[in-house]
Amino acid sequence: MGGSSSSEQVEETETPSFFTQEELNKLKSDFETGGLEKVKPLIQKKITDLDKTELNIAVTGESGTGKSTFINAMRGLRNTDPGAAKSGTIETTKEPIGYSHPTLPNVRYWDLPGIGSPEFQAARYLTEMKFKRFDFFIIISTFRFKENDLNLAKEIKRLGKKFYFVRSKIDVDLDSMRKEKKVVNEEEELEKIRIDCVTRLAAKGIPDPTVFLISSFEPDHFDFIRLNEGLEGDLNNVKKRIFVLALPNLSVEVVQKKNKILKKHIWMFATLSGGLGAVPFPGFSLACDIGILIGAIVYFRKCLDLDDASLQRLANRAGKPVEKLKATIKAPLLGEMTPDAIMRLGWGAAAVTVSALEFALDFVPVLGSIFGAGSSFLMTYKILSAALKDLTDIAGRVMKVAFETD
Ligand SMILES: Nc1nc2c(ncn2[C@@H]2O[C@H](COP(=O)(O)OP(=O)(O)O)[C@@H](O)[C@H]2O)c(=O)[nH]1
Ligand SMILES: [Mg+2]
Repeated sequence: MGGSSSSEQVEETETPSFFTQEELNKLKSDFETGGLEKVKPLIQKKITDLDKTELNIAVTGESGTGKSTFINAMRGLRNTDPGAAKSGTIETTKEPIGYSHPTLPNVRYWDLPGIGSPEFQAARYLTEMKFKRFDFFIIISTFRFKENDLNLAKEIKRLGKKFYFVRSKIDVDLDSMRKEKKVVNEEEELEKIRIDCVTRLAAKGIPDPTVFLISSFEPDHFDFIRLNEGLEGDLNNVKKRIFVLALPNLSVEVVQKKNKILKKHIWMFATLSGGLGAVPFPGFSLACDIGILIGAIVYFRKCLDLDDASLQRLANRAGKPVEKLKATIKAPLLGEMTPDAIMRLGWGAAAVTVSALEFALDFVPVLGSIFGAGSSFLMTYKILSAALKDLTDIAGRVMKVAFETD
């Protein structure tokens, strides 16, 4: 998946794709010779593969540095929420413990046993952890990175994996300074800590290290978002997709990123919507596969954190009653997604127009003339476009309500 020079070529076009150049070529020729019916199998396979994509993120460091709390924050959870990794406990296991993302279970954060003991051996540790299964490592430390952190980083690099240094509990540092000095220039102090970390790491043989200063209690502050952007930037298109969709909505930018990624799914779902599964859509003369349509909308809702459980987690993080968040959402969106709900939400309205340009952008590289494709395709495309736009706007509004100060 990705990585080859041909797929890089795809990444440079307007539509970064989950397909390799080879797959795109095949789609194009299949469409030219056999129309939509012929491209279905490849699209179906792609959707299945995307669904199966796993992301395994290892979180390591000494005991007490905030690994569990960080894992919870990445999953949009507070330490006290149901399903959260237990914080403040002495680690007794020697095995990594995997914590799945609450709505996208193929994204797993692994809490690795602490690396604090004096007889720590990086090579043996990584073998015991079965390092190959991890996409990358996050090495967390408080105050200064220690010998063990450095040895571990070097060994991870030698084994051909990526690592990221995270300096946690930065809120504690700033609090102590405020008690000492009264007036604290936050930017300056953070820069001092950053330079100190980087210099030490460089002196110990890690050239040009990047250190992210974070507080897991304030994931919308300090370097938390920058860290996520860094991780995202290093992943290929297929893994990036799942990583971004699994991010907690920490900012409107995250919501927008999710929107861009989900948008790329619309034509795929639309392609699958005709044929055998198609039945007349209530209130329309046109047929389309309602199962696919509803499945897609439910998926969009979940990825944008608008399902019941995600809303509850957001309410917990924001310290607001979930009812307050729900009050900003149209009622049919909160319940079961049915053809009737889709109608009531107005997504089926004929007024739903997708501009030819917007439409073309999604297809130009592959399926130039798909615009004239079957009515089921077009209808699914339009309804899903309207739904995604609406859900994205709502997700943004919910964020504002959650984090605005009363
Ligand atoms: N102030 C502050 N406390 C933190 C942060 N991260 C973790 N803690 C606290 O540090 C303690 C140890 O955290 P934990 O996540 O259990 O560390 P682990 O042993 O590495 O898993 C707990 O009491 C957490 O509440 C942080 O970013 N800021
Ligand atoms: Mg822990």
